[in-house]
Amino acid sequence: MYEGSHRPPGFRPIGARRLPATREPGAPRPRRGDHGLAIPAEDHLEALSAFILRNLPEARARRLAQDPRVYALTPDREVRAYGQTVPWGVERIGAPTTTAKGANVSVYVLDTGIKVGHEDLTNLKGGYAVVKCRGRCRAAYDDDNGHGTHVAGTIAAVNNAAGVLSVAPAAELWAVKVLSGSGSGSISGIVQGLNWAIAHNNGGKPKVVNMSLGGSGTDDQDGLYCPAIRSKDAFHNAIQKAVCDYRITVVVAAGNEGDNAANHTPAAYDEVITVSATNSQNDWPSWSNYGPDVDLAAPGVSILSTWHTSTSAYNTLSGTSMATPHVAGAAALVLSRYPSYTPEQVKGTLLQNAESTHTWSNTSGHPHPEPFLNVRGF
Ligand SMILES: [Ca+2]
Ligand SMILES: [Ca+2]
Ligand SMILES: [Ca+2]
Repeated sequence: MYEGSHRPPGFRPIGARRLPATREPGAPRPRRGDHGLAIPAEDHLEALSAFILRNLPEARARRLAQDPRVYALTPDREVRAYGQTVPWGVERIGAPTTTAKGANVSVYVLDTGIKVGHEDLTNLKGGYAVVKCRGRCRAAYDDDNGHGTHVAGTIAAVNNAAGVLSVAPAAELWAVKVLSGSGSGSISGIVQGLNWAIAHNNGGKPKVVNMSLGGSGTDDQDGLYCPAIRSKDAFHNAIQKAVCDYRITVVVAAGNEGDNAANHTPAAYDEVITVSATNSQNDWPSWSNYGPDVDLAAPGVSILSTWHTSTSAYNTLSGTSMATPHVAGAAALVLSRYPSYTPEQVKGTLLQNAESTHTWSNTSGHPHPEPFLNVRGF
């Protein structure tokens, strides 16, 4: 996985933030006021000499407001427990403006698993485990690391009153645990996970695979897209099977080595959509991989999303791992509008709609001609 070494200092898991209880226990008994209103004394705010009046009829409220002893009456409004945060990346790519929300699209997260029972990941449908989940695991594909849960939250955290808003909040999530609690895995395990996603019966809905992972390696068929003679590299061959034969859109991280993505797989393979990371200042960090294999840039610095430490935990992380799920979510938006699109058409649509980065001041020290993800209009 691509995250960890670039985690900004000072970011720690943040738990659920809740409003304090409005009624304090042991408060004095209600008093009767001059206007025939029972004033619950627990609602007497001493410092302000204010009272909270419940179920006050409008006529009575108007009469009360005329009383010279009453300074002001303020109608109550509903507030929610801090509501839902729209992370900067989700806002930046225009996700809250789309008509499509990812409905009827399955997104398979090949990662450390996804936190089962998380309040903001209620669209987690199930999954499959290649490697064992250790510790408190509610399912084999539960997340004992956090990375996969974070990735999943950017793709499809639900649009509710809690946590965060994602790119494709109506998409369904499937956890494919190919990375261990320490975040490591093997090519054979990833191939096994890919084969599960290919074979999985999701009722015929279009599929997207998110792989915020990678290792060193090169593209044995560079410059070729779904060639008739398939790769003899097992990893590449499995990706070609998914993309070319089973029409699964595969989105992968460029990597965080500050290196040419051509030296890293699956980033180097031409059948995938490879994603670099940007910050909120329209710039790339020096650690984002680059080069001709990179297709799109997306937000990947200081990204708030779901976390595995509790069912209401959130965390802020940085990495091309965090940029990738923005694009996977965007692919789900495209497929929810055009379910019959091939991976090539999905990629073409994303590139056509993307924002030019030619005027950006690129201070990363590496070339980044790739455009920036934009989902407005989807
Ligand atoms: Ca939410
Ligand atoms: Ca390539
Ligand atoms: Ca590419």
